[in-house]
Amino acid sequence: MCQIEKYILQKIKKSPIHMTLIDPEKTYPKQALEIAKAAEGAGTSAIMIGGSTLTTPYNLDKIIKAIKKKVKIPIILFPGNISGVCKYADAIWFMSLLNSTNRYFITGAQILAAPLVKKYSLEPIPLGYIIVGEGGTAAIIGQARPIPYNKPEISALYALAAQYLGMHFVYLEAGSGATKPVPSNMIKLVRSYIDIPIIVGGGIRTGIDIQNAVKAGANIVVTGTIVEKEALIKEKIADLVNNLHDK
Ligand code: 1GP
Repeated sequence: MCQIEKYILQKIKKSPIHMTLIDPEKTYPKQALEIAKAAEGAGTSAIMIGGSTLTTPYNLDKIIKAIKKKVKIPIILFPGNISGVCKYADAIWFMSLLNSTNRYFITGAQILAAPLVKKYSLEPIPLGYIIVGEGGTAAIIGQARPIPYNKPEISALYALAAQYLGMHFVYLEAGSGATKPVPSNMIKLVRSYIDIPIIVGGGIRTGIDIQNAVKAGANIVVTGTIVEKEALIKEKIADLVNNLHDK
C-alpha cells in the first residue's frame, strides 16, 4: 500500500476525517490557494481537486502547483474524465462510476488514464463511485442512473460489489450542490454491508450534516460548494471539522 492511502487509513482509524474539494473549473489558482491554506489551517485532512466538466488541464496544473508550494496536506485528484489527471498531484482517486449506464465511465476513461497515472508516478487509490439522490452534474455528465434515496438497499449492493471487486474505498455521491445530503439510513445500510471505508459528499453544509454522516458510518466527509465563496472559509471548515468528533 502506498503513502497517501496509508496516511488516510491511519487517520480514519482514529476518527472520521474531512476533505476539501476544489473544482478547478470554478476556481482561479490564487483563490484555490487561499481555500487550500484556510482548509489546512482549519483541520481538513486532504485537498481533492476535480470536477465533472473540466475540459482544459491548464488551470488544473496552475492550481495544483500553487497549492503544492504552500500546503503540506496531500493533494488528491478527483477526476471526472482523463482531463483531470495532473502530474503535480500526490495521488488520484482511481475511480469507477459503478452506476453509470455508459461503459466509458466504468472502465473506458480508466484504461486511457492508467498509462498517464503510471508515467506521472501518481499514487492510484481504487475507489467505487456511486451516485445517489439528485446526483447533480456528476450524474448528468457521467450518464449515471442515480440511486433514489428511498432505495438504500441498491446502494448497499453496489458498495458490496465494489468491495468484492477489490476497490479500497466507496464514495456515496449526492452531487455537488445537492439540496439534500446522502441520508443517514442509506449510509448506515451501506456501512452494515461493507468493511472498506465510506466517503460521503454532496450537499453537506452544516455541522449537523457532518454529525449525521459520521454517526451513520461515514469515514470521510467531503465538502466543496461551501468554500467556493471566499468569505470565512477557515471558520466554515473549522466548524465542519469540529463536528466530526461531536458524536
Ligand atoms: C461533490 O461530493 C462533492 O463531488 C462535494 O459536494 O459541493 O455539495 O459540497 P458539495
